[in-house]
Amino acid sequence: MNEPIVGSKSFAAVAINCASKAGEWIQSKLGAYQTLKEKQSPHDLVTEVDRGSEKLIRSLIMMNFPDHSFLGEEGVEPGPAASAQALEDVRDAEYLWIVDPVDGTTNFVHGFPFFTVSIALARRGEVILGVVYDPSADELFIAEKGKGAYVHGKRMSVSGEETLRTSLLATGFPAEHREALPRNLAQLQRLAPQVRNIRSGGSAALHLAYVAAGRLSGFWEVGLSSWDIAAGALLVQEAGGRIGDQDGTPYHLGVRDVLATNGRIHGELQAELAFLASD
Ligand code: 2AM
Ligand code: CA
Ligand code: CA
Ligand code: CA
Repeated sequence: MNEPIVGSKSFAAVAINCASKAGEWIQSKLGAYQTLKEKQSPHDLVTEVDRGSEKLIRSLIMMNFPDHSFLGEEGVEPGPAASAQALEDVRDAEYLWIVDPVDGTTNFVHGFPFFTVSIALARRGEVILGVVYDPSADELFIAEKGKGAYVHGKRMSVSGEETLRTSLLATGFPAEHREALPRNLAQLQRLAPQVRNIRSGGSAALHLAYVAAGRLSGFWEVGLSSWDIAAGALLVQEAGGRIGDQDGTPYHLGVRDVLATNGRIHGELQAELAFLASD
């Protein structure tokens, strides 16, 4: 049976309210004094704004839906093992909110306007709602399962490029993952001459929203966590694109090495990435 309209509307309303309140607050803190901490290395930063944003979102969600589960980046110890375990602990929950309170903390700290609030709701492991809010541009991207993807009320669809040659791609540098960085750089070196160009904005969630909006033809990155991808994954799917693991597995909450495209270039790009991985 379908979800009652009222129920799903109120999920979206709460997610939008959380994302815009948190986003507005984050934006007000831009350039203000931040207590900056390195989590595990100079590449992995956290500020009081990450923690404050998560607290705000969490309390609004729990107030509205006290029996729902919640997974947020700042409630989890740093490192891939801890984030995988934290997901395993809750992944089959009836309703699970998956939240990245600031995606692109490095950008936020440097005043580079490419960071977002990312909020997803999964029902028994399947993402049914995704909101990505970019406060710098005041753009709110939203998708509900089966209902399409929208930016500020306008329906989004992925871009039309059929080949890598005409594609604009984005990636993220795995500065943290020492063994992954050489692979990522080799991928860049191989792909750069074959595509129109490559960008690296520093927010996985916003890159995914841009794939959904048709502003990027594709995006790949390694070593991400569920909260970086969940909301953006539904945006891409509902905008007619394709998302999954770089090995070809369709998207699920545990995907870390992500590949998202307009669908048309997926096979070609996946083959390039796979070829490199097996070098
Ligand atoms: P963050 O800003 O929420 O930490 C940039 O390439 C992307 O990688 C961002 O989405 C960023 O999310 C994420 N990221 C940053 N540091 C990371 C780390 N140590 N491990 C995994 N992902 C990270
Ligand atoms: Ca982080
Ligand atoms: Ca993130
Ligand atoms: Ca974050």
